[in-house]
Amino acid sequence: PVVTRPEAQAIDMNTRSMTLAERDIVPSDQTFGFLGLGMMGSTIVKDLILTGHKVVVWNRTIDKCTPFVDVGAEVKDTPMDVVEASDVIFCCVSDPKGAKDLVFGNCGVLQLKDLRNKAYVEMSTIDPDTSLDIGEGIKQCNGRYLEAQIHGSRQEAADGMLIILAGGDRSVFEECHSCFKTIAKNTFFLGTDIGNACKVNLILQTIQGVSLVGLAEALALADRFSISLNDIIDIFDLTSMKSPLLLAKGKEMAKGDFNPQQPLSHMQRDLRLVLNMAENLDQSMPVTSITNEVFKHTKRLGYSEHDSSAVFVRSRF
Ligand code: NA7
Repeated sequence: PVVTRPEAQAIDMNTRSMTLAERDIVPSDQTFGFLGLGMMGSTIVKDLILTGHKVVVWNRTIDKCTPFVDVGAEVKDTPMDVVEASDVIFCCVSDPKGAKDLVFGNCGVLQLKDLRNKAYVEMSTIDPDTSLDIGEGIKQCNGRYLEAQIHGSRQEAADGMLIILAGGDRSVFEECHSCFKTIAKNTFFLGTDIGNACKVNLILQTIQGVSLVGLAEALALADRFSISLNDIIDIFDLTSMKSPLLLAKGKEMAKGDFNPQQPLSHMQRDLRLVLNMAENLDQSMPVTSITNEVFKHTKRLGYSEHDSSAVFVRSRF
């Protein structure tokens, strides 16, 4: 199976959603660094620029930075250079390993040694231990740290409808106010303890993952009986079980349209992080374990970069 991902291209600045326009955002006059221009990162940066924020960017595949130059962002060669040029630095990459590489690696954030007057905000989905390690590294260099986990799909990011779950340094949280207001419908500060926001995000992902596998199996059974999936979804819509997510995913499964709103590889990564957390607590999570196996198998079938609703394909075998 092939999933087409858009190449770096000119940024359409006319896609700002009404919800964003209505938010009456007064941009902070600080300079914001941004590491990671994947699907989420590029959408967020576009909106930050639209709402008048000064942004400096870096991405591992440097080509993805080019379109942002035309719309006013400054591009730097390394993460370290971005930190040097910014007051607050956001990071939004695939996984805990990538997030750690950018902080501790060659040309990474900590190469700067002195992070006085700098704030680092981790938006990549990570586990609490990784967040603690990153926070410790930043603090040892006199920087301030906030974990700001983003909950929502790529479409919700495009609509400025994410939910931000933040924890750590309260002053950084306040300084990010105009950025968070730009990209999110709700923003929560979950306390100064680092790791809490990561835990809440992963708990929400557990509910999502388990629900999707249940939905996929039920629809696969309907398919075996040759019952119309659209009929099932229409009836489901009238029940108290319905939710916007399950309705949307059910429709995608019925259509076989797995355009990645939330890539399957990200869902499986999250379940793996959840199970590691549970392991450390001796917390039994049998249903989540099986859910993880189901997503892992679907990855092996070649659906890693498709939407997590592609789990339906495996259920139909
Ligand atoms: P994408 O579109 O898959 O983009 C992933 C980004 O992460 C992309 O910019 C990658 O750079 C970057 N990346 C991945 N690994 C590394 C390492 N090791 N070093 C540097 N950069 C890296 O994901 P999304 O934008 O949808 O999601 C990003 C996060 O937001 C994720 O944690 C979600 O859960 C929330 P590349 O362009 O491949 O060079």
